[in-house]
Amino acid sequence: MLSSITHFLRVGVSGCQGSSRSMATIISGNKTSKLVRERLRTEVDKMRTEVSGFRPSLLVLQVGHRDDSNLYISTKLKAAAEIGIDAKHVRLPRTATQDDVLQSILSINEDESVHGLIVQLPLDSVNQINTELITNSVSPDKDVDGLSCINAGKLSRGDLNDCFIPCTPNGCMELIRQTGMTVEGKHAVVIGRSKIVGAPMHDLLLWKHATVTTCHSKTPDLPEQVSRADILVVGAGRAEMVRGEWIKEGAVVIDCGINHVPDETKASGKRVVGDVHFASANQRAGFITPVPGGVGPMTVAMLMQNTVQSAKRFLLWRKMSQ
Ligand code: NAP
Ligand code: LUD
Repeated sequence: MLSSITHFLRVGVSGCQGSSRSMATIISGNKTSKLVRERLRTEVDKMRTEVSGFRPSLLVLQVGHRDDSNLYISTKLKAAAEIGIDAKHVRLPRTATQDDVLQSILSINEDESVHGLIVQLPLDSVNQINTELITNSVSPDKDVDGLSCINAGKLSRGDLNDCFIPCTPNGCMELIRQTGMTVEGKHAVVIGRSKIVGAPMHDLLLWKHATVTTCHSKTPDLPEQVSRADILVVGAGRAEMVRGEWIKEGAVVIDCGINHVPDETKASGKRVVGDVHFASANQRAGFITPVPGGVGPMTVAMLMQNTVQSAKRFLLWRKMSQ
């Protein structure tokens, strides 16, 4: 576990003499994820010395070729290579059927040389595929995304040390830890209840003893709910939806959103923004994550952490069964 970073960049309101409020402290996912990756690299080096030549291994299964998935997968493969994790990328064509995907997963489940298996979402197939069936067919002890119902069920019951915790919410917890704020006893508000972000985030905050309110598309008066949050985590997929005026002074604001908005000043014609309106939120929050450079890199770092953890469990299991 990382110790709390005490030195944050505190930027004053642009030269306004007499202004009562400075801007929020930026919680850098780039910096925090780098520390995690360095620690993992040391751990993997140690494993390789202790068990000659052994390396943790990860397999990323992709169906189709969405541009965003391609980018996220290449980031994951690069991080793995730097840490010393043996990562493989298997891509099935867009014509793959549900049975094709299931067969691939079942054969990887059987392969002892693979310690972690993720199926990158969303599935990009011309055929109807039941995503829930696919994530649930990954063996729970290789499910380093933590998306199978076994791992999700353990997390929802508070068995945090006996499951793989989904990478994005786990990364958010690490970023909250960096602020030095205690979670216990605080009021946390989560916007979104998806299996990959909102629901596990709710569980993690709850079992770290926050009182949690989880909001979704049918929640009336979102600004009122947000105004109560000491800790706010947003994963709604709505560009800049949360406005600074909604936020309690001094709150910790974690923005999971990745949205592309048109921007003619960019060569690509677009830019990435979060679900929080950063400029206004920056004037109210105590701590805030940027997009990009916030939660995204932590998702990748936590995947690496889960993979190393899975490999350690495999070594222990192999030793016990010898
Ligand atoms: P999702 O499956 O579409 O879920 C979105 C959730 O937000 C749903 O629970 C939905 O409510 C809720 N929601 C939508 N509009 C809302 C509104 N106006 N008010 C309140 N709640 C609303 O999306 P996701 O996969 O969780 O992803 C959420 C965002 O995080 C996206 O921008 C995604 O790109 C990003 N993301 C980032 C990372 C990362 O590593 N940084 C990882 C995963 C996702 P209902 O349940 O009622 O529909
Ligand atoms: N599916 C994920 N689908 C999408 N951002 C990611 C992600 C890296 N099974 C499964 O990897 O955990 C997953 N498991 N996800 N995501 C999103 C989600 C999945 C999102 C962002 C990043 C992975 C990332 O590195 C950078 C940043 O925020 O700074 C760059 C963002 C950019 O687009 O420029």
